[in-house]
Amino acid sequence: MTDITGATELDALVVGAGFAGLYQLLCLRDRLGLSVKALEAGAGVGGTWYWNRYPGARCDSESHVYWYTFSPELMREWEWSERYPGQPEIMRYLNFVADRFDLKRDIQFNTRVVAAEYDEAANRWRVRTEAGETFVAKFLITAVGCLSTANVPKFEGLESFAGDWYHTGQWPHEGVDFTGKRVGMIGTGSTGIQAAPVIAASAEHLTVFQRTANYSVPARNAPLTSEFQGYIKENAAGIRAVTRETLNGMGFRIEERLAVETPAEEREAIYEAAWERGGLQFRAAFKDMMVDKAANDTAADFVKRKIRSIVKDPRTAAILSDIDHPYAAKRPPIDTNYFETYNRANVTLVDVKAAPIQRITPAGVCTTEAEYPLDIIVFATGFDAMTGPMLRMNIRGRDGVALQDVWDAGPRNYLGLQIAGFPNLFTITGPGSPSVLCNMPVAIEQHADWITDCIAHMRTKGLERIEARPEAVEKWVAEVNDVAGKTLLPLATHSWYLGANIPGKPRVFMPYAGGMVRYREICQDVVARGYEGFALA
Ligand code: N01
Repeated sequence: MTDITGATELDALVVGAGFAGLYQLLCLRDRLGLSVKALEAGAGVGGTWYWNRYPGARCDSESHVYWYTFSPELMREWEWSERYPGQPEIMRYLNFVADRFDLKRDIQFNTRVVAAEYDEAANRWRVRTEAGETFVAKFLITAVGCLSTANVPKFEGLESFAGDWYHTGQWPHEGVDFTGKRVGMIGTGSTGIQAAPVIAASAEHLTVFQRTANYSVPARNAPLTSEFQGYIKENAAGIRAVTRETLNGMGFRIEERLAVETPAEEREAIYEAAWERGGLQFRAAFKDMMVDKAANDTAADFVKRKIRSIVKDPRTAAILSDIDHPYAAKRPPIDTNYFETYNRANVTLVDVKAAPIQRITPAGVCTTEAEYPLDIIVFATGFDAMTGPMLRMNIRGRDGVALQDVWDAGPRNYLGLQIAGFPNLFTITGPGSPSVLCNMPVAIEQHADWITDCIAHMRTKGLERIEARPEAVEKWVAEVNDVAGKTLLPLATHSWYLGANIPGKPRVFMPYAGGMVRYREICQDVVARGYEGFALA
């Protein structure tokens, strides 16, 4: 339906068609029967996975927990092939889901939202797209992901570079052929650590520019056996239950034992076994690892020794293991032959903390010490995380107040779900929610279900408007800060969790670090107390 201005009128508009947008669309359309559409900037579903097609792109959550769990039939119908799903397989999965539930007919692709304004008199959101279309909806739900705004550092001279350059989060669909090329890669976060071994396998030479040394644990990826595939099918409900009982929405539990109370020899054997098993589970070896620096030091020391034992050149090993933050205080990468890659004759590590990058020249990358001639530069330099995807939509709430101004000193909201002054706007996995500290599909399902139940409640009660109360926002922002302060996470002062990777961005710890279990309870309690902290009318 269109209004007199020609704008399409809807009950709800969802922005994004990744994991979050697809499920939110399904909930609102098929469970509540609303008129709803999803707008998606990409030409297909997938969200973050649609854009992140870089070599080696693979999920760090294990496949049997990296999926939707709302439908037992869906869980029976889909079969993962590897321990960790690669980007192409995740894309196949999300397309399978979208087709199975006939979602694509309500998704408008190639449509980027450039403005969203709340019209108080009409109690409607007016949303404008890059192509100039307007949508009007009572509810606006952002499902824009946490890591979808690529960060290309503003290096002087980039435009003069004679070769080709790419950001990993905006990778060309046709791929990039590295054969016979001198490739430079800037960044050694989860992405760079996944990409380096794959690039090195075909490039003539790979030069990795490392600013902050990083931990990594082997992923130990492998094809799933048919026994394990059968186990997943038979135990899907049990696996789902575990992801709802664990701190990070993962399929493994954190051990109860304390590193600081475990004898050194026994502790070493536990770390060794965890290293062999591989994956993010390494972090779960001891209960005190993320809250007690002395405990964390034992894990950090173990990984640093592993790096030095793998990397043959002592100088390279020293640069890679000179890590200045606690283990997993930044998002811990997992890898396939990352440190081993530095033993290849065609790979060089450059320490750009010691000699920073000064500029990009037509020939390559120039540090304070040397110029490195390159044919291709890969920016594995991360994202304007969590707030970036929200702020670039130019959202204005009541009285035309811009979200940019409200979040000038950092994100402020209630439960990561709603912002005071922005009625009927919901943010799936927004800052202030567990989001990136949780296995994402678990966090997404919880948020989409909560939002769906909330809108259903409003319809039952004949309510038109919901908005976070300023005092609830105040308290929640303090709670998010407080909870983070009880962990070691803020000790990594250069982390994107804090916004520290973007020059000028306010330093505020953004995700809720109290764990998914506690967060879920808080959200349920809020509802049980009549949507405490929200104004409903
Ligand atoms: O980005 P990052 P990412 N000069 O921000 C460096 C998720 N993910 O794309 O640490 C030189 O972690 C920067 O250096 P420093 C996951 O949540 C998930 O790797 O700022 N270097 C750092 O080394 C992850 O955490 C999967 O000093 C510069 C790197 O670039 C998140 O995505 C897989 C620089 C950026 O690391 C982001 O990871 C992959 C500069 N000017 C990623 N600017 C899954 O499994 C930045 N750097 C789902």
